[in-house]
Amino acid sequence: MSHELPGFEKSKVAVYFCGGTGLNIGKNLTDIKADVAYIDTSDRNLTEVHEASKVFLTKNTVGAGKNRGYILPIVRPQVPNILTRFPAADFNIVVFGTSGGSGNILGSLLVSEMLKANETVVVVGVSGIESTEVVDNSLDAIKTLEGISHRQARNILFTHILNGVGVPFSVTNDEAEYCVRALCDLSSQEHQRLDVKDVENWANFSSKAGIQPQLCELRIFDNRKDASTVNEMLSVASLYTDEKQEVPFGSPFVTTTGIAEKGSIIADQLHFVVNSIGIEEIVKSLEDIKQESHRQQSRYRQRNSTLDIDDNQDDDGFVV
Ligand SMILES: Nc1nc2c(ncn2[C@@H]2O[C@H](COP(=O)(O)OP(=O)(O)OP(=O)(O)O)[C@@H](O)[C@H]2O)c(=O)[nH]1
Ligand SMILES: [Mg+2]
Repeated sequence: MSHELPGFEKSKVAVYFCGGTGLNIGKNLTDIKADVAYIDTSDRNLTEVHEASKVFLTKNTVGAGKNRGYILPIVRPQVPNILTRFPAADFNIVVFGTSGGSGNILGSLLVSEMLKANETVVVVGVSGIESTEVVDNSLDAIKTLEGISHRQARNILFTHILNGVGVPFSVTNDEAEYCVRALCDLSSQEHQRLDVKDVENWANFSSKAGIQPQLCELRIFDNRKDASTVNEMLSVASLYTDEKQEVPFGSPFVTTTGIAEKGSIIADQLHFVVNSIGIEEIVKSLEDIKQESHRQQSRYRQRNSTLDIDDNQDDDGFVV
């Protein structure tokens, strides 16, 4: 009798779209070959595109109003329920906006739990720029990912996309979509040479590099020339649709390569380049935006009151 009876198989890829930005990015990704979950604290960003069976709305919440500290203790105990309904796969992608209250808190809680369970997870994060409040949230969200990485002693690979001045959200969302599609291609388990352990090894390269686990920047390219420009690359995964095009580049500690069937991935070649120093640049770009806002705001004045002592004002403030 065969001992290889059919049983429960862990899925290959799961994508968790969290908060308003996450849900918006998920709208154009309904065709991806992955388990998908849409998770938020309010139903305001839900549309008919978000399949009800894939939606998780937290209990006793009506959004976070961009207040991360307020929402954290409310949603934290609900995270095990999210992971029971939408269990981690061999490879997990968590997508959220870093600037709000809900998406990055929910997403970071999921990342933390997954790392505790020794799962492989990458983050795609989008930062807003329109107010000091959102930039502050992004800085704290990034520090939170760094904190989780230190506590769990695991790398967190983070693809960061910054909203641009005068650039519509839809353009930034296209970029985020591309990253999610590319990551689904990387982790589809359909390529010659590249197995689950190779992708795990690419993500968890620290011991090979002899460096402390950290929050790391993950950049994704469709050509080798641009990929080669990344400074101090630590770990590189590449997919080629033409074996003859394969040429290693840079001096990473870890590389892994898969050969994909022509037309089966979103580009002729894809490169997933991990570095750690890029996080400094991300933080600096957010600090610069904050500083410029502070410069403008320092000129703002507190207006003098229109009331004066001779006005007939009653106890409730009525001037009659
Ligand atoms: N690129 C992009 N940015 C967005 C989008 N929606 C919102 N943002 C930006 O992200 C910030 C946070 O918004 P959300 O992601 O909706 O926030 P949330 O995670 O739902 O958190 P709360 O609404 O505070 O509960 C906003 O201030 C914008 O800067 C989007 O669809 N695309
Ligand atoms: Mg929201």
